[in-house]
Amino acid sequence: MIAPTVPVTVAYNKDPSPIKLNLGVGAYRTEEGKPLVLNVVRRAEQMLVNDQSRVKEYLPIIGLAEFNKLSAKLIFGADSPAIQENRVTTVQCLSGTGSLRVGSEFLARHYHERTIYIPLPTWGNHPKIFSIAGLSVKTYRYYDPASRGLDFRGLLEDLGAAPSGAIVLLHACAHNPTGVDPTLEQWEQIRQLMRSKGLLPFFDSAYQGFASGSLDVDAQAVRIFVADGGECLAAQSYAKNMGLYGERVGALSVVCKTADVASRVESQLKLVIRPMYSNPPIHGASIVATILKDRDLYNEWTVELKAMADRIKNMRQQLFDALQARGTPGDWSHIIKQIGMFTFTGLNTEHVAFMTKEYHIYMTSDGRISMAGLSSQTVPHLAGAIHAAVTGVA
Ligand code: PGU
Repeated sequence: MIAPTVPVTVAYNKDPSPIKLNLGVGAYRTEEGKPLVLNVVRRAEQMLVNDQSRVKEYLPIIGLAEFNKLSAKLIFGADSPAIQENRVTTVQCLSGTGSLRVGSEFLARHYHERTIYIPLPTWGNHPKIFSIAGLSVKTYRYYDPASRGLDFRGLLEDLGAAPSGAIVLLHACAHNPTGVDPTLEQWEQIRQLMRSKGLLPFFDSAYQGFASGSLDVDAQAVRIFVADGGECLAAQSYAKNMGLYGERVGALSVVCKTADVASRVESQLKLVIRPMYSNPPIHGASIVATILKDRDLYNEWTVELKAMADRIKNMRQQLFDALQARGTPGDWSHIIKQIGMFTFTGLNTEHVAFMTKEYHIYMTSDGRISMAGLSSQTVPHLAGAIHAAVTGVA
């Protein structure tokens, strides 16, 4: 396996201990601790290999047209008026990261307000992507450590105080690293506030289907914003929900108010992409398009996706039960309340350092653990380490 260039993984790879456990990176593992290639992906790849008419010519600058269309449908819904009215422009990009980067380069060049508000905390790469693209990065309150839930009042206050027109990064679902999402009612309030102030939503959708197990449920937040006819951007990744991490396949969509603006946005996106990497790779997008356009393959995908989401939920329950059984001090109910790939444990840097040193368990220093990296066999080891950390380390 090629190790991702994530610092925690580098340290993990160097550790010779046989009991070491990598819960740092958000990559799905099976009960046996192995990376998973979805069966539906294998089938699609086989179909592509068998098709002798396929060639390896360059894709257009904006990628595979069929992939773009299907990706927009996946996130906005098959019956989305914005799609039917040709108000959406979608470009194939290099996974979620590349989509965020192309979107922010475009905004830095052409949008009138160059400040982006990101949640506190957020995925560590967000501030770097946006500032390198030329946006000025500010934060809005999101997580409340006391309740281990959403700081909804802080969020509304901070967005309410943002200059009109500012860009706001929103995690579409399964917020990383906290696992805390607004409820649908709260999303509706966020939408009303943002629209009343002319704030521009930029959705990062890296986990569609991973949070609830349903692709539609996990796209609800995005869809309520699109339904009001206003503008928004959405960066999609197929890394997690199709397990295509290393294929680097994703899409950026810009929802505009008119079809004419959408077509002009597409021209500008081409000017951003062309000097950056010329055009995107063909293989991953072909896999995705093959799956999304075929009813049987699509159904098979949803079943496999739900199985991944269910395994993660099961790990949450097992870890919670294991801590309860040990009588580990503290309230650990957030483990089962949070959703998506990660649990934001509430463990501090010292706890994390202790667990790495004494138990060879690797996680990000903010105490985030990837539930997808856990299995029934490793739950007791993790629970033991957490227990020792909170009872023995200040
Ligand atoms: N957005 C969010 C919220 C993410 O968590 C990630 C990946 C991405 C976008 C980008 O993923 P792509 O692979 O570019 O599609 N976060 C993982 C991946 C590890 C890393 O940091 O690179 C994580 O563990 O947080």
